Amino acid sequence: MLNLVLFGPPGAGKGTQSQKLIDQYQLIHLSTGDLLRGEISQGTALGIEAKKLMDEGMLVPDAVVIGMISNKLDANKDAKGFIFDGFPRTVAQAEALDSLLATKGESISSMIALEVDDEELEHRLLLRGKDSGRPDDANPEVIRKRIHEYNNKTAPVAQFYQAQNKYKSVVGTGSIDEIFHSICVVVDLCK
Ligand code: B4P
Repeated sequence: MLNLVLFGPPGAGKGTQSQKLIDQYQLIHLSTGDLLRGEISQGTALGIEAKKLMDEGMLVPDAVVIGMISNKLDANKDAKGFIFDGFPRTVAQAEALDSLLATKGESISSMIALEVDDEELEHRLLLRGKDSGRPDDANPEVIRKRIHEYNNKTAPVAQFYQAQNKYKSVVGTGSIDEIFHSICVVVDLCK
């Protein structure tokens, strides 16, 4: 299996690049952000709880997102591989993902980190907020809170994969196609 973690701060382009990677490598896309927004739009108890945190720019509890990912892995047993988009976002999530994959005799092939500076992130998210309807993109303070959460809780996940020799950094600025090309170079080397 080809199992990729697409990593980076909010607005780095994880969702954007995932769409292109799915077509190129026929992988199943698992975005915890999309899964959570799905729960919110269905009005489930999980969604109602998650919405409060997401609207404030906070992370949702580890157990919630780990449970969602575990269900999706079980539901896609015949997949060629997965793109984990926006997950893991904490070291506890990264450890849980390794354990879940190990029970299936699988592991992460590579972690691709999109590097984008804070000013560009804020600009992209505010731009998307104008028409996406996402409350977490509309407010500069919430965007800054998300970047702060990323620096505090998510950035250490990079070291987790560095220790396994799986961390690959890719410049996340430039055209979407240029960035996609750089990611493919990394993926093709780890196949
Ligand atoms: P996510 O849905 O994961 O979203 P994101 O980090 O905001 O965005 P992404 O990096 O995917 O950026 P995108 O391609 O869309 O998270 C939302 C919230 O859900 C989190 O804050 C958290 O509360 C919760 N959550 C999710 N997963 C969780 C977890 N595992 N644990 C706990 N909580 C969790 O790109 C952004 C914009 O930039 C788009 O408008 C795009 O068009 C533009 N863009 C992309 N590439 C560009 C480029 N090269 N140049 C210019 N613009 C570009």
